[in-house]
Amino acid sequence: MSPPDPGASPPVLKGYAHVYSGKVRELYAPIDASSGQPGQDSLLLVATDRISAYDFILDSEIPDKGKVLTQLSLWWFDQLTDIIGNHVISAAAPEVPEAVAGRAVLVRRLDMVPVECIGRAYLTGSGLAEYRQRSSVCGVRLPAGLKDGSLLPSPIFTPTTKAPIGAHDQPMTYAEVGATVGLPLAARVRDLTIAILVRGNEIAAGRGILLADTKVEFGLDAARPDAEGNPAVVLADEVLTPDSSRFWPAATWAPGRAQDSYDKQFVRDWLTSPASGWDRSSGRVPPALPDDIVEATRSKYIEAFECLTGRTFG
Ligand code: PZK
Repeated sequence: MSPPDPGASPPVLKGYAHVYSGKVRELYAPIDASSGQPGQDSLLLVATDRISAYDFILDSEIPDKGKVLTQLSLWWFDQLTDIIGNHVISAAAPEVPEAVAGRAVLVRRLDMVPVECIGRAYLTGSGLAEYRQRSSVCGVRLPAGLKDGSLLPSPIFTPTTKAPIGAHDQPMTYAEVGATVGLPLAARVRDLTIAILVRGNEIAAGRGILLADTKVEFGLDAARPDAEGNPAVVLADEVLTPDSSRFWPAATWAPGRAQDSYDKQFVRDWLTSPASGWDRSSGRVPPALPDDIVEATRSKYIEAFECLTGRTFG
């Protein structure tokens, strides 16, 4: 993945200090009114309209993508509250400033669990590559004969390390997660990751969308001890969005080939078509997208939101 353009500076948000730029999101800390210093208790997560494809952040933005994904993530948090609490404090004014309304969330600052928690319901991507080499993924043995896009016998937990931007996350075994965070917490995040993916697919099923896999992040909230006095495990980051999960159109799912992407298929097809003049293996940055590809892609994000939530976007 190409790192964010170091020349591009994040927008200034009055009353917030910028703390981190992700590939397609920005992180800010609210400045405490009395001390004039960034606070330690909360963070503002801002989703941008940036989009990535083939490990590049594209020059073209997708209008409303940040809002659609933020609203979808908030809706999923609500669908999951019986499974796990989340880090959301507020998604509205005055906690969220006008400049980023609809695409930002003020969240509790947590001690993040230093593992990328990935659940897979279908086999593809790096999971498929690992399976072809060793018949297992992250130490989970799988049956012979699985193909690209196969439904797994049951969802599996395939955690990775959290690599810095530009580097690639490395697969971890469950035992390695246990050695990193302790076995009780490893078991908890494994079970939660699977439960979130299963619930997501139960809801998406019949709405035309398959959730092939998902990446979730958990944090510990010391301010909210559980019954045993341990800090509560809380769902953080975004959840079950097209940026954190592979969304596949159910209608065209067919194991044995690369699946269509629900959201990015127009982008991929155009970038790899002669029309773009771009060669994926050239190492050169992809060209800007034509307006009709931008508009078609925007429509897919909105379609996914409306189809899953039953709400009208905007
Ligand atoms: C946290 N990220 C990733 C998200 C970015 C980067 N509740 C939390 N407490 C402490 N840290 C984080 C969170 C959350 N969520 C999340 N990095 C740290 C990230 C959004 C934008 F630039």
